[in-house]
Amino acid sequence: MYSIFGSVPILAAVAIQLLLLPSVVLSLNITNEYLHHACNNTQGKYKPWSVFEKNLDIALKNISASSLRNGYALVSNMNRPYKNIPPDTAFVMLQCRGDSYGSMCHSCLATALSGLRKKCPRNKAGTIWYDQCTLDISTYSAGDTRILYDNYLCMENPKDLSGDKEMFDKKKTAFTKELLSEVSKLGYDSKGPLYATGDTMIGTKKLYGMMQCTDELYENGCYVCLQWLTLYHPFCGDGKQGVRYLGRSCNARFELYPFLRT
Ligand SMILES: *[C@@H]1O[C@H](CO)[C@@H](O)[C@H](O)[C@H]1NC(C)=O
Ligand SMILES: *[C@@H]1O[C@H](CO)[C@@H](O)[C@H](O)[C@H]1NC(C)=O
Ligand SMILES: CC(=O)N[C@H]1CO[C@H](CO)[C@@H](O)[C@@H]1O
Repeated sequence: MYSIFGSVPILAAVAIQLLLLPSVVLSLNITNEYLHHACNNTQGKYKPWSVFEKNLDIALKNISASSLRNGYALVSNMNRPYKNIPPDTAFVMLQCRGDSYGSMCHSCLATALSGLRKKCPRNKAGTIWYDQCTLDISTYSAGDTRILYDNYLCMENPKDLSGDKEMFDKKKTAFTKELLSEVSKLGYDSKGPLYATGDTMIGTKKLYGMMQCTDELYENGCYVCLQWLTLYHPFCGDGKQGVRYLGRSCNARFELYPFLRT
């Protein structure tokens, strides 16, 4: 008798956990994995209490104080326009994924900053990629026009594709071109994030896609960057269920499961 009564709360607890399980499983797909980093050794290292460190602190204070409402910031210790840039000027560029603005962008910034400090200690320049943001520090402003082709990385989902690969490839390419035209149109608007998402059925499977450029790019810059990234690297993700294409100025991802906040 006692043991049966005693077991009721345990059963209830198990039942509650079972009820919670679906949402837990879903939320597991919204990851903020560390993906990749690149320290730039040509720009050198800084010393404690140096001019660069002071400038970097100023820029970081500025970025922490900003709302990050649009998920993007390019800040410096210098005022705009960025002309005649003295040595040891610090620039910080942050681009958050389109579903991770505001407080989520701030929390990704904190993660990325401590990640960059660990991976590239005292480097004056470096880039780090997480699922939800890209952080870049530098002594010069790369922004405003230039597409940065350095540090391209293809990250494949290790799971192999099953079924009709030829059809998958054909439809994935068509879907890629669709997203590409959608996101590149935004480059001609003066404002707004360069971000596009979508999904498409391939047989019985649903493929989810996301493309984004940093807000530094405009006019056809976003198109040129993403076309190079996704269409000029056809072997990236070949035969796999998913793929992330990482660049400094743009990135894209495709998976057979949802990976964005809706
Ligand atoms: C590193 O910085 C230099 C400028 O000092 C730049 O020319 C070069 O492209 C950067 N390298 C990478 C891999 O970002
Ligand atoms: C700091 O950020 C504000 C906007 O949030 C900007 O107006 C200001 O120029 C920035 N200052 C520096 C030194 O970058
Ligand atoms: C990587 C991962 O956790 N993927 C899962 C995302 O959610 C779907 C169900 O919605 C699962 O089938 C995936 O395995």
